[in-house]
Amino acid sequence: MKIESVQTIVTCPGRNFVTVKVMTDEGVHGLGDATLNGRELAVQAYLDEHVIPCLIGRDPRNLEDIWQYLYRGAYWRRGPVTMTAIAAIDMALWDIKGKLAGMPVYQLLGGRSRWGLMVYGHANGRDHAEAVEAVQRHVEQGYKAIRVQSGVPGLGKVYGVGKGGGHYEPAEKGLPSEEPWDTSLYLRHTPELFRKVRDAVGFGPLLLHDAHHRLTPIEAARLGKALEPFSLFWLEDATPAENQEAFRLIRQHTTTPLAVGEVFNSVWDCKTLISEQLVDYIRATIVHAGGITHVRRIADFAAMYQVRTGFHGATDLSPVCMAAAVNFGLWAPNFGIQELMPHSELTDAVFPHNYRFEDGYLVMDEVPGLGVDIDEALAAKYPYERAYLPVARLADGAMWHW
Ligand code: CS2
Ligand code: MG
Repeated sequence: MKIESVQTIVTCPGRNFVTVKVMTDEGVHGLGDATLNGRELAVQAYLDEHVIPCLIGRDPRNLEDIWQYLYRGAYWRRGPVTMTAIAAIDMALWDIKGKLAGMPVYQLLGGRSRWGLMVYGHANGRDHAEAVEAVQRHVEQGYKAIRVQSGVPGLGKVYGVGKGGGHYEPAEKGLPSEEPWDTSLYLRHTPELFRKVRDAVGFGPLLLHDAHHRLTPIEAARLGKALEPFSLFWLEDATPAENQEAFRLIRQHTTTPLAVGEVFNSVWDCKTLISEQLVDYIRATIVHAGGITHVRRIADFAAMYQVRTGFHGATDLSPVCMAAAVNFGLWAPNFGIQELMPHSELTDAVFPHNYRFEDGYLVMDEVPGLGVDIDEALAAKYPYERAYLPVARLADGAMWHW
């Protein structure tokens, strides 16, 4: 069996996605998500110019050898563009292998460890009242776990808050927008947000919050401590994690569980965080961390230290990645929780898929491969539109972490 062709399909049904389609000489195809929000065409070029020529003629069943070839053979290892490109090919090869076996990928990984994946939804509001209402709506919709983000009095736009208080899509067409940031305002108002939410919904729902890399370690420790009375499921991206040891300081001061890793692209980004149990959930996800083959290694390493998975699942991860994540989560013995930002109806039409939301969980049937496809004719109707994630600046104009 041979890889006959590999296409990169860029489509923009409301936001940009890059998809890899691997075709074999026996008519079986596989899909992989290659979307890197704000840098989509860099991944497409890496695939088209440097990866795909090396794949034609190879046996698609040898996915481990192909992974090693693409990782070691690049010489310039790791990084988000390289590991997203490898991830896309890897997802497609797992999809093909499942179709050949007539099994879902979760069966190939080791079968079901659970019947469904608990997810967390995104409740956000321009102010605390709107955020509380959004949490209440999510409870009514059946979510057991809810991420809560709100505007900060004194700040205009803030990460995680949709324009109308609803759906939040950070990437914007045109050049990067500039958002103001003020940590002291954020630290002053965030504990109050969670007091109001707990007063409104009690301690039943699991609550999560994303600090989105904006705090210094001691500020993160302060926030974690201040949030302890509200019993969060996790505080995410409390501080930028290039310096993994920084989390030692946070850990010394608070028992609020910590999650990190959506920007990670290999196990080396989280080796210390996991081996020193500096975090409780690892968020590295299949599309940006080298695919199922590498994320399985991260998950197994994490399991040795009682660290669970909490995969990234924002709308800039396509339904192809989400289908792979559902297969992975059905198997992974140390699955923790799965982020779910529902895609638009148009995106779901471009990427028909089998996974579905049921009463706070993602479930899927026994379908071969990943359980997702792409409607290429519909995808072609929505050409790429350059879009960027915002940047953040402090009051004095200095760049900050967005
Ligand atoms: C966020 C994302 O979902 C999350 O936890 O951090 O919204 C993130 O900002 C985007 O995925 C970036 O592309
Ligand atoms: Mg996040």
